[in-house]
Amino acid sequence: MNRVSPLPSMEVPRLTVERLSLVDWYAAGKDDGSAAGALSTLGALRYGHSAAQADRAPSRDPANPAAANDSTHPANPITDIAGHLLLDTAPQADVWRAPGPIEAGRSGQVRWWVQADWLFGTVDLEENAQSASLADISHSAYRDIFRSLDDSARPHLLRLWNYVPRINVDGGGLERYRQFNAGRQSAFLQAQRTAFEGAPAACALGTSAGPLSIRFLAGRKAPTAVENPRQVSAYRYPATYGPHAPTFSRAALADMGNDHLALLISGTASIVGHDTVHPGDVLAQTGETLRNLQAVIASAHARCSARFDIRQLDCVVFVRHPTDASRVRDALSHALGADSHTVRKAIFLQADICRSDLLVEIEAHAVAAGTVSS
Ligand code: 3EB
Repeated sequence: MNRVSPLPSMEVPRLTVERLSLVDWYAAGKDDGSAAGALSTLGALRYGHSAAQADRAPSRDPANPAAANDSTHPANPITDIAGHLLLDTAPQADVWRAPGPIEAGRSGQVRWWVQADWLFGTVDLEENAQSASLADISHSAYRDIFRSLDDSARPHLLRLWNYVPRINVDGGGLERYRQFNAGRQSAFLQAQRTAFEGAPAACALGTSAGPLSIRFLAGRKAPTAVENPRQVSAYRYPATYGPHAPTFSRAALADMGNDHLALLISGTASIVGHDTVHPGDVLAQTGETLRNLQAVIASAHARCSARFDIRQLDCVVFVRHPTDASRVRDALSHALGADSHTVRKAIFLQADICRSDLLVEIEAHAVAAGTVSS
């Protein structure tokens, strides 16, 4: 045997994202990153851990430092994604890990953690605590997000997760999603950030109550924005969808280190051009959403050497009506294969979607070896 073994550090990305059942994650135990080359948790998005489902959660809970008592970084942000798990899926988490020490900081209302080249941040703003409009609150959340990027020297937003309470409700003449868009866009412009071409990937889902909650991932290198030729770029939506366009790209290719790329696909729905298609038909909306996901992947392939597969994604499926979840899963199984990674790992959550005629929205990510084309 005369094989040359590659350097271990070159085999795997430095920033990893893994979808783990909470049971497996907790069973893996102490996660202190102290071993040479070991990874520790920069941040995690935990699905299906809302109060109503707490009975399903394992008793040992690293999100509760007192209960976990085994993390060198008890302040690690482990965030619950609002929304109720459907289809009796086990609670899971997307766990972002990187090597090296973690530093925590605060910029205004934002809490952030940095490790290696990356940052994970959170902001939760209660509206009734402030007598401001949702537009103003959204603006101040994003203003502080941009401050956190400056303060931490991780200047580039890669992906944002936005959870907007009562997203489809009228907020005094303007739908609350549209107010959110107004505040978000003005904060991008004020911070002299691109609110158009090159915007980060994002999703925006509606919760029934609670704070405006935003989670975000940022890094030292600018991502490569990916659009979908089947859709008008969201930041170019006409004013019929609100006076200020949403600020996100259809996907972002983000550097994960060691020549790996993450394809971070924004919330994707049944929109062609800028129109919602198949209103009232959740199965047809699911099919259209899959065509959009496929188009985003093809568009990413034109920008990089990494190869992604619609059957190999970690996705989250949001349905407006819980009773639609099983039909959507059947449609995904039929299209992608019940044994595909995408279907096996899919997480189904109830949430309101930012247009009231959208019944389903799918967001996804995957990591593959490759580099962005010059
Ligand atoms: C759409 O394509 C559906 O406002 O950040 C998807 C992903 C959607 C992100 C956002 C909105 C957002 O317009 C809605």
